[in-house]
Amino acid sequence: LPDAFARVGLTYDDVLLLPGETDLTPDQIDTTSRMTREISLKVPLISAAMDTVTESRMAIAMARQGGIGILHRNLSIEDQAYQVDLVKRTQTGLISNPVTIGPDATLEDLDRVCGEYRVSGLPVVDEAGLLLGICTNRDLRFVPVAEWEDTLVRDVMTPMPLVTAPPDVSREAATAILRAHKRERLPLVDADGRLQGLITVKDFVKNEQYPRASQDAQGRLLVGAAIGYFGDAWERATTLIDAGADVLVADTAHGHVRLLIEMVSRLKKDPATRHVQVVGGNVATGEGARAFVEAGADAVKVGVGPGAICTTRVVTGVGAPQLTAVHEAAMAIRGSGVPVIADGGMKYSGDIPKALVAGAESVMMGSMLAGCEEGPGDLIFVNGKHYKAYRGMGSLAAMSSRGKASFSKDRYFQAEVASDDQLIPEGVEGKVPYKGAASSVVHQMLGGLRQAMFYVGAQTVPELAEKGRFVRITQASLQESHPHDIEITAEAPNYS
Ligand code: RVP
Repeated sequence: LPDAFARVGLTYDDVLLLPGETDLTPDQIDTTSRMTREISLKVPLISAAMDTVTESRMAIAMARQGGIGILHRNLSIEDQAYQVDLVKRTQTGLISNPVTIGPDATLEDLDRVCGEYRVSGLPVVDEAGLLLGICTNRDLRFVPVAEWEDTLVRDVMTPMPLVTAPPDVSREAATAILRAHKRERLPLVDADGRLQGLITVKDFVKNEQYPRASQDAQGRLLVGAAIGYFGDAWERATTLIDAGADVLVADTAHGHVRLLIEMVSRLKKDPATRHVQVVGGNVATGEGARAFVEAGADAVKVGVGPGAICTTRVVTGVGAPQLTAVHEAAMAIRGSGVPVIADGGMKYSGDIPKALVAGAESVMMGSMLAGCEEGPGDLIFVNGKHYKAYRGMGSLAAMSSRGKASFSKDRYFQAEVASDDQLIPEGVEGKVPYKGAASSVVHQMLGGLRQAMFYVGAQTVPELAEKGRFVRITQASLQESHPHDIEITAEAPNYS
């Protein structure tokens, strides 16, 4: 017992990184880091699997900026898989399974499908998949909206013959064809005239617009999705894989649990699922991290109780200060090749390099991203200021079965609690300042990380981990770190 009292845990505010000698210029700094065994991110930032943080819009924004989003699972299996699909269809060199429409659909149908997938036109195919034509915004423009309900796609589409290319067309050849014919879309058809894919100018342009984007081998954005261990968890996992998820992230408050570890192990053994990256978590000890590595996990996520909305530590008395937890997990699995993700508790961009020096290779954030335009949280207007709702997945509202499907109960091992008033919440509901586009928020966070690497004298993330040295600080030093003895009169985009 005396030993139990002897340990001290530290967190971000307890330390600073010491500056080191440097002759780098900021443009030489490379923030690429591993998220899992096989996924590297140019920007090692992950948006949390929370219902006020990550749905498809946030996942798209994060992947475009070089990070990744993990779709939350407070959704039915179908809805979560649909979110995966929306991300995978967003930015591609080539869409291998394009959304299409039939010739007998109405213009109203067309408009709805286009809105849903945020596209401006659709290839028209018959039941056998034969390409009949293409129908775009432009075709709609001259039909009065009142007539959309009764007008069929076949009557306004641009019919075949269209400019097409074979399915194995190269990127260069496709670009040349699109340019030569001034077309925005190039349907790919096989020898029998069946639609096999689509290339759009918009996607080609986006590839240039987001040079850091996290992409799979086919040029589609990377996306992750949260899974559980209970009930239909296996069906959820396999449906998400079929929809194209690149990484499945075990999403529970306490990962060091037999059922979940078995789930990870099964996913990594089954020939049908083992190609997908699987993240185990959350843990806060070396033993927890080791258990997932032994189960075959591709990364281990660390964090019990640090979250901005989390009350686990006060409600249960259990948890570990985040920096120590990350460090212990990383030390315990050192040499295994399995990276650690530091999840929760970040308040400022300066916490990111601290996590990376402590042993994480990427970080997951909720509160720092919840205020973004792309987050699903509601916009709230109070006293002349804009906020967005941000709530814990263990909050009463997120766990309660009222309204839409709620799976976050099993995140807190309360799946079997029948009535809401019997729930034991481990999170709260609240609001965070509205911050605008995720791209500018990520820009600030990435900027903070790059500056840190410059101060430490590290060109790469592994070098940062190696060279970074902590100094422990006191409460007085923390006060000194923040602005003091001043009333702030203008808001900075990276400090509040
Ligand atoms: P933060 O970034 O500090 O807002 O923390 C986000 C993390 O908090 C999530 O990724 C998740 O691990 C954890 N979380 C989510 N809900 C709750 C809760 O209700 N206690 N905690």
